[in-house]
Amino acid sequence: MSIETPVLRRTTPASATPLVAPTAAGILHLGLGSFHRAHQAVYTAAALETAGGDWGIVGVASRSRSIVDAMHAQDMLYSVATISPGSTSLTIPGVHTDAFVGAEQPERVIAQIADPGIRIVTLTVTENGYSYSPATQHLDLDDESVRADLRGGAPRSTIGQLARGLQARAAAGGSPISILSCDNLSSNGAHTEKLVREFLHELPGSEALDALTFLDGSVSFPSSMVDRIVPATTAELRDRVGTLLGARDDIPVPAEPFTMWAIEDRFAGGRPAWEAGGAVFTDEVARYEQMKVRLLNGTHSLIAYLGALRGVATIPEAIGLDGIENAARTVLRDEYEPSIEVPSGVDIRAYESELFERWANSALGHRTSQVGTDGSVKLRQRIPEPALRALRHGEMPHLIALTVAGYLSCIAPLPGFDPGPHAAAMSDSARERLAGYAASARTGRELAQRVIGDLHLFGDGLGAHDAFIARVGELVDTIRQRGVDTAIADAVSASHATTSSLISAEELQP
Ligand code: CS2
Repeated sequence: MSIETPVLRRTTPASATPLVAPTAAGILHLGLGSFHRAHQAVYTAAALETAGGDWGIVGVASRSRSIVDAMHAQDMLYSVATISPGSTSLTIPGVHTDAFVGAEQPERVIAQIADPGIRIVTLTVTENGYSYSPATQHLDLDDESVRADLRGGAPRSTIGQLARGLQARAAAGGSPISILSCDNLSSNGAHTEKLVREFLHELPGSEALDALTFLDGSVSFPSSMVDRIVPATTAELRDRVGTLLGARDDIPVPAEPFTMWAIEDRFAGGRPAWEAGGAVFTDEVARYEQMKVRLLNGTHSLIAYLGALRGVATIPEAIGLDGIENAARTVLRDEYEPSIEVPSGVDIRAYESELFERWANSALGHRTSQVGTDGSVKLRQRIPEPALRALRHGEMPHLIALTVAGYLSCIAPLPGFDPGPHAAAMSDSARERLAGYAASARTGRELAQRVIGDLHLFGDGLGAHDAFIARVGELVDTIRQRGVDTAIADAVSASHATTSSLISAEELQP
């Protein structure tokens, strides 16, 4: 790309043009990251192209200026590069009407939620962004930003922003609105509603009464399941997109061809015709969510940790290794699939074989360190129920235990064990605390006991299962002493040998 290449703008001649012309905003989106820009924005562009409507999106980045500044410099435009081996195609959604940084303009977040023109607030704030305490199973009242938001002033936490924004909306006339979570959490709509209500209930005296009445009558929190693999952007992609586009785009988003969105159709203030982009409106979102969070995300975590421990940088390289592919097939079939109810009309065999094709998309370069990041929060969504279901049936979930052992080996390696650079590149809010445990643990069993048993990192149920904790500990030791391939072979063969995986009911009771 030459330095004279013009910057992407609405008037710049380019090989792809924005799908939609500017329109008034009807959606406020919190979390202006790559995933939102390659998923919801594309569905919204299809909806506007087909059915019109004032559903432009105002995007709020939580802290970082970079995307916001680049979007302003590019007339709110950017391209989505749909990448498969052998082809890259570009789409420019063009649905954003404005973008700003929430931390810099917190009052504006509130004002936008109160604005009657906004009829949906959508969220991609990651599993970590909900200020939820797994220990109390409620809003995290020990969290510093939640405490500050409850005291008053401009809110900083997402739940504080929503609650304060809905209070302001109630005071401004209370026109109906929906809050739509697009994060990988089970029952994400109900979860968000519960936390917003808990925030309001914490407010002193009758301060929240109007807002709570408004919530009862005019605010809906539909659940949704989102799916599209979106790796981080690279300099190489920026160059490639510039060449293909004939214009400079500083913030392209790479994404796989597959995309899916299942949404509960409960929108208090109306909604775009997202079905035009292929979204499925269904009462079975909970089933879609379970299928996706366990089969895709749960197996993804296994591939990421084992891959990183094998020294590979990307998911396609990891799934290309026989042992890891075998482990992925085993966990998917034997441990995740029995724990889900398949949504009506979904062919589970086709869904599973598509997963392997998606993971093998070598052109995408999805990194093991990206998927392995934040395991302390992600794994809690992915593993406890399927693992507990197996244990209740008298079966040890060896591959889920291996997922946890892989996670611990990457994030909290025992003294003397080096998990390598891809594990070191994983960030995790629990890393420091877990590393502290690991530093004084002598065995994998001790480490697993502290993390799963004492800290209850994966919830109370698994925290009480000695047999599971012992199995994780054993696999941590195997990884450390005999290598990850031996641990994989051990877990897969134990899982296949039904006799050895059937353990006495007594042993399995907490
Ligand atoms: C991944 C997800 O990073 C991760 O943990 O499992 O981001 C995954 O790529 C998306 O959920 C796919 O929809």
